[in-house]
Amino acid sequence: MRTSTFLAAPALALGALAMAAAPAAAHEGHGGHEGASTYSSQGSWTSMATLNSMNNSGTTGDATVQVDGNEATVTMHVQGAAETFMDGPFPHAQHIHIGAQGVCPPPEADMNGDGAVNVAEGHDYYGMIASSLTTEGDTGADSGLAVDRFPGGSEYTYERTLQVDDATKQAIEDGTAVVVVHGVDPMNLSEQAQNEMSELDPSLPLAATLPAACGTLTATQMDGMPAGGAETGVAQGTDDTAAIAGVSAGAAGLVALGGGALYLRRRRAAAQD
Ligand SMILES: [Cu+2]
Repeated sequence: MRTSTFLAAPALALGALAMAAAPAAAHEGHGGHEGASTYSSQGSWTSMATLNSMNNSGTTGDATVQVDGNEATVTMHVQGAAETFMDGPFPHAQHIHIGAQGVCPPPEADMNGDGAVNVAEGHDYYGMIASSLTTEGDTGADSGLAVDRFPGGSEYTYERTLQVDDATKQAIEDGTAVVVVHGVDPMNLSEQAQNEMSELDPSLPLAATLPAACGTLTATQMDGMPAGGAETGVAQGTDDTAAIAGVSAGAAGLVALGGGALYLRRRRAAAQD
């Protein structure tokens, strides 16, 4: 059943990506408590990204990250995303990537001439997964595949406060953190790309793992400076305050479509954390 395979694909491939990313994260060791940073653990600021379409996805949006110490409140608006798969919302994995150039890959990053920039071709530009922007539960790189906990559908608003490690905080501060939304409607791809399999797993369709929208986070307000006031709008929520439209329907659809096994596998993995 081709359709089931396609739906399961993003989860599997993103999982592989997360695994690949994990070791790299380990050597990010900043001396986080040296006090040398302009913005100490008490510092807070706001960074923003405009999410531009990649891979002819038609997906656009914006992301705002309010950093307060190691807490980051992420607000995203996404539109024009792949809408449905079978009868359920198309799941959109979304992450903060760090550790590379901090930019979105240009079309020229397409090395094999299929008209699409795949994950491997983009990695040197935006780097590895630092945070998975899930709707609930874990937000680490290990949740890169948690399709049951990502928003879905063509248009959605996402808001969540999550913990970020020092390396991620530093990357956001430095302007090298990149927000990426994944999952492209295969109908938007070239015929060649439609027929290709993912570079991460030859049994998976390419469309399942392609970046759909991408933007570099850039600081817009620095509370560490005398200006102040940027904190006033920050809701002091917990990790469980994600507000998402259409997620439960998406999760139900995934389970119904055979994502159940994957879901259980993930839950086990999460339980080990
Ligand atoms: Cu990503």
